[in-house]
Amino acid sequence: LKDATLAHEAPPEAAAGAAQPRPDPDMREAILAKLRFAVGRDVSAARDHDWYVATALAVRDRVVERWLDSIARTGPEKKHVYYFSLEFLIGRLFFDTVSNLNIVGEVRQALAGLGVDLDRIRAVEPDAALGNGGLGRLAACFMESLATLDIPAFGYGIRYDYGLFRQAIVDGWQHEIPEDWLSFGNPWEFERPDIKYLVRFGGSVEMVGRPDGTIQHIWHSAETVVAVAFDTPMVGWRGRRVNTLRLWSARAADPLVLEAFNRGDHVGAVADRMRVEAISRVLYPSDATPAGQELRLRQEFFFTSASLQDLLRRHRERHPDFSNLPDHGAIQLNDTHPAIAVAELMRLLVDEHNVRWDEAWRITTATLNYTNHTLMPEALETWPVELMERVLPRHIQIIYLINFLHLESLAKNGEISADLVRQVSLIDESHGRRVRMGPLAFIGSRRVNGVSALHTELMRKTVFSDLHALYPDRITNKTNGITFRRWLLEANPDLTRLLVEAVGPQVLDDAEALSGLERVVGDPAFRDRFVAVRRRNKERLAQEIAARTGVKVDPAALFDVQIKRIHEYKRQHLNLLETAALYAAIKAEPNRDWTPRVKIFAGKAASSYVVAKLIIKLAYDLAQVINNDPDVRGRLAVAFLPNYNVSLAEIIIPAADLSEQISTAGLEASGTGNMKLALNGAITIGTLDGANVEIREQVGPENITIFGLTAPEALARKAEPDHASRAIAASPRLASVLDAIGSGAFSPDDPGRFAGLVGGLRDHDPFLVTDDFDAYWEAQRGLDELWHRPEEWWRKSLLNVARVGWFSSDRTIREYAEEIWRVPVG
Ligand code: 4GP
Repeated sequence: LKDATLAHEAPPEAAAGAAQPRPDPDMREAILAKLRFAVGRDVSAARDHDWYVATALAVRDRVVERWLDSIARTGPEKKHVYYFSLEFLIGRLFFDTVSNLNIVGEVRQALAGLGVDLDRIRAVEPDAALGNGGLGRLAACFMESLATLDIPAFGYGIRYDYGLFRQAIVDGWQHEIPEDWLSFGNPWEFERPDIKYLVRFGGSVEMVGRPDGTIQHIWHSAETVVAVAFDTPMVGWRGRRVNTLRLWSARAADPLVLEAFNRGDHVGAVADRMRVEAISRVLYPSDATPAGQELRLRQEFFFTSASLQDLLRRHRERHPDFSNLPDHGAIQLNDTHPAIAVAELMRLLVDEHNVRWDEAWRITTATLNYTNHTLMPEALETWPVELMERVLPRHIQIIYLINFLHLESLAKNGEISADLVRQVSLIDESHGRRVRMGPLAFIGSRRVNGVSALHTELMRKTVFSDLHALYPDRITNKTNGITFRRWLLEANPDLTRLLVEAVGPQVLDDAEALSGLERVVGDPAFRDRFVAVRRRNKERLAQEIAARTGVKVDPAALFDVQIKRIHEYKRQHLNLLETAALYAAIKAEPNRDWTPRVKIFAGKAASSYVVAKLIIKLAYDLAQVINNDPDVRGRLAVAFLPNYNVSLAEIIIPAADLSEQISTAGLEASGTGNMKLALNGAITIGTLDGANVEIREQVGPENITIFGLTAPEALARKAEPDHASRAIAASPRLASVLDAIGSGAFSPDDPGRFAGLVGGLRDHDPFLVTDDFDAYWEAQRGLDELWHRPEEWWRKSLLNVARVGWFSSDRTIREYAEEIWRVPVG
C-alpha cells in the first residue's frame, strides 16, 4: 500500500516541470459541502465510502459544467456517433475522471488536508463491470477516445443491476457470485425519469389496406416495457469534451396490480413487474457460448429499440423528416447484439413515421454500421424463427421482406444458384429455421468492419465470403486500440513520469510521441530507472498475489502473465502443460541455471463452460503441487488470481514481464490485452493471430517471440484426423506431461479429474494445443535465456513501449471517424 501511495504522489505533469497543481480551497470546501449535504455525514463520523462519495460528487460538479458546455457547444445539428453496445466494461470512474480533468494534485491535496488518503478512497469504488470481456472493454476505451477527440457521441446500452459476476475460487473451482455494484448507490449517474420510451413485445400484426392501395401494418403487442434513461458523463482527456453514456433500465408500465394486492396476493401483485424488470437485471453471463435464450433476445431488442426511438425523437425535433438522418447520425452496432436495429429502424420509419419502404431502406443502410468481433461459429448469433415470431412478430415480417428483396436483387443481377441463396439468405434452414443476425447486420449496414488486419481478411475469406463477393466495398478493417490514459497514465504513473522526462510532456497527448524513446533505449542510466519502476510495480503485484492467494512470489523473478477470459481457443491449458513440463524439467535437473518464473493467471470462465472451469481447477491444482515443492522453490511458482476485472488488470499489467497471447492462430479476432501489456513493457510470446500480427510489424520481429502454426497452417492441420496423436508421438515431453496430468499426478484427491481434458487433447484437440506444444516450449526456453541477458531483455522491453503508439484507441477512433462515420475529428 505504501508503494501504491508513492506511485501516485503527483500527477505525471509534475515531473515534466509543468505547473504544480494550484492549491484549490474550492475543492476542499466542495468536498466538505457534499459530505454534509449530499451524504449527510459529519467529518467526525465519515468513513472511507462517505469520503469517496463526497469527493466523487464534488468532482462530478466540475464534470457537469463541461458536459453541459460540450452539449451546448456542439448543438444538435452536428453529426453524432451512436455506439450501440450490450456491454460497457468501464471499471472504476473516479480516478479516471480526476485524471482526465487533470486535477489529481488538487484533489489529493484537498483530501490530505482533511486527513484522507486519495488512494485509499479510490479503492472503495466498485468496478462498473457491465461487460463480459473484449468487446465490452473496447466500448469503454472508445467512449473515452470519442470524448478526447471531441466527437459528439452517445454510448447506448443497458444499466444492469448486476454486472459480470464476481468470481470466487473455492478449492480451485470457480463460483459465481452476483456483483451488486449499485448497492451503495452510483454517484456518476443521473436518472432521467422524463426520458423514457415504450418497448413492446409479442402479440400479433394486423394488416390494413390504405386508400392508396398500400398496406399499413399495425402491431398489437402483448406486453409493454418502459425504458428509463440513466446518463453517465464520459470525460475525455484534459476534459476537452464530455459525452453521454445513456443506459436503459427496464420498468413495468404497471408496477403494482392494486386490486390483487388488496386481495392479499402480495406476490402476484408485483409478478409482472418482476418479469419485466428482469430485462435489465443481469448481464448475460455468456462469452462466446450459445446464447439462445429468450431473455437475451428481449435485452437486445429492449435497448436497441429505446436507443433508436431516442435518437429519432431528437432528429425529428429539428428536421421535417428523416431523409437527412444519415447526415446527422452514424450508428455503430457493436457486434450482432444490436443487429435487430436493422429491422427496428425499418419498422419505426415505415410503420410509425410513414416513410416509404425504399426510402427507409436507403436511410437505414446509410446510417448503420456493424463491427464483427469473433469468427467462432458458436458466437455468431442466430435466433429460432419460432422465437422471433413469438417475441417480435412484426420484425420477423420485416426480416422476411428484407431477405426477399435482397435475394431478388441478386437474381436481377444475374444467375444465382441454390447454393448461393443458401449461403447469403438471412434464414438458415440447416438446423431448424433460424434468423442469421450477422448477415442481417451486414446487409443493413453501410460499412462492416473487423478488428485486426488478419481478422478482417478472414472475415472476407470465411464467414462473410459470399456477402463480400456481392458487396466488395463494404468490409473494412479497423484494428482495435486502447486508451493510453487508463492503461498507461493511470495504471502506471511512475512509468508515465519517466516517459515524460525522457521524451517530453507531449507524450501525454500524443501516443506516437513514445517513439522519442528510441533515443534513450541504449542509455544505461535510463534503463536502470525503467527497471526500477518496473520493480516497484512488481512488488505491488507480489503483495496483491500474497493477499489474494497466500502465494509468496519473488519480484525479481520473470513475471509471466496470461490474463483474459478462460477459453479453450485462448489456450490457457497450453500454458499449463508447459508449466507442468517445466516443473518436471526443473525437478529432473535441479542444479541447472533455471530462470526463476512466476506464472500468473487470471480470468473468468462463462458459468456454463465446464471445460473452462476445469482449466481453472488445473491451474489451481498445479499451483498447489508446485508452490509447495521445496525442490523448485525460487524457480517456479504459479498463481491464479481470483476475480479478474479492470481494476485488477490495472495492477497486473504494469508488472508483467511476459505477455501470453497464445491463441490458436485464426481464432482471436484481435486481443487488446496484448496491446496494454506491450505498452507497459512486457515482451509478447504469441502466435501469429489477431493484432499480434500488427504488434510484430510495429515493434519489429526481433522484439516479440512468435511461435507455432499460422492461421492457414492451423486450418490445414485441423483437417488431419490424426494430428494430435502424431504430435504427441513426436514429443516425449508432451507425452509425459499428458500422462502425468491425465493420471492424477496433480490431483491425487481425484486422479481421474483431468482424464477427460487430456483425453480430449489426445483424441481431437480442435485448438491444436498438442501441435503447438513443442514450438511453445522452445520459444519459452529462448526467453529463459534472454532473461539472463538483462541488457538485451530491457532493450526489447523498452522498444515495445516506444513502438506501440499506433495502438492508441485515438488512432482507431480517428479511422472510424474518417472512413465509417464521416464525422470531423476535433
Ligand atoms: C472479443 C475478441 O475475442 C477479441 O479478440 C477482441 O479484441 C475484442 O472482442 C474486441 O474487438 N470478442 C468478444 C466477444 O468480446 O464477445 O465476441
